[in-house]
Amino acid sequence: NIKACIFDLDGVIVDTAKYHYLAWKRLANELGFDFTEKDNEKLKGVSRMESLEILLNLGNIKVDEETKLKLAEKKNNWYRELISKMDESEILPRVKEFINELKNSNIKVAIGSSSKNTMTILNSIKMTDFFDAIIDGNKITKAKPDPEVFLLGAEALGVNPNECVVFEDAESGIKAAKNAGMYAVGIGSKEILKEADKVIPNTNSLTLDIINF
Ligand code: B16
Ligand code: MG
Repeated sequence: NIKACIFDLDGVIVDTAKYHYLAWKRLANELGFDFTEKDNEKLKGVSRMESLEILLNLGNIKVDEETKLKLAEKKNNWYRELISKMDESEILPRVKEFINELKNSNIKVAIGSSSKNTMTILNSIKMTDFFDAIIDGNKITKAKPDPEVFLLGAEALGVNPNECVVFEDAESGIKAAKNAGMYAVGIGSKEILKEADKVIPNTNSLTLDIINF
């Protein structure tokens, strides 16, 4: 009996994954190496500092902690520049309709994102008021695949983990949902999201029968 749905933000509500990719690629190029979309899969859902570690490893680059903070800040400034131009037109297809259908069926809805830029994005797409709870990168101490973000979401909504369905576009996010004991719906490629309970190709396939299993 499903009582709540928890949505990842980047790559599920909006396609900010492409902006994260552009900003990381710019940083990699500046450091003298290439960064492909395939490499970027490993960064999805992962925190900013952990993403940087993965990127530096790819480029075989070793720097001190202070430099790491500076590089992460640089990437975030580029990323913020890209997302500053966002508006409602960037909400992915059927997302708003689906959330309204859930609300009409008395299902609670929350955001469970690793991003510290969550509120900026939700405000620019005017969706802040859509959610009963918002758990973002500022509220968590352990990033996905740790279940913390989704467990805090369930707690804030007052439901049990096994009454929640999570919608995720990242491998780390599907793992986090499964670690939380929740039903995980992957949005994207079956090859990448193989641990999900169900995979849909894109948000056009968001319908109520997904949660009536
Ligand atoms: P920020 P999600 C994640 O958001 C992104 O998928 C990931 O690529 C990013 O590094 C992480 O947020 C941190 O984002 O730098 O904005 O704090 O997919 O969990 O909504
Ligand atoms: Mg995501």
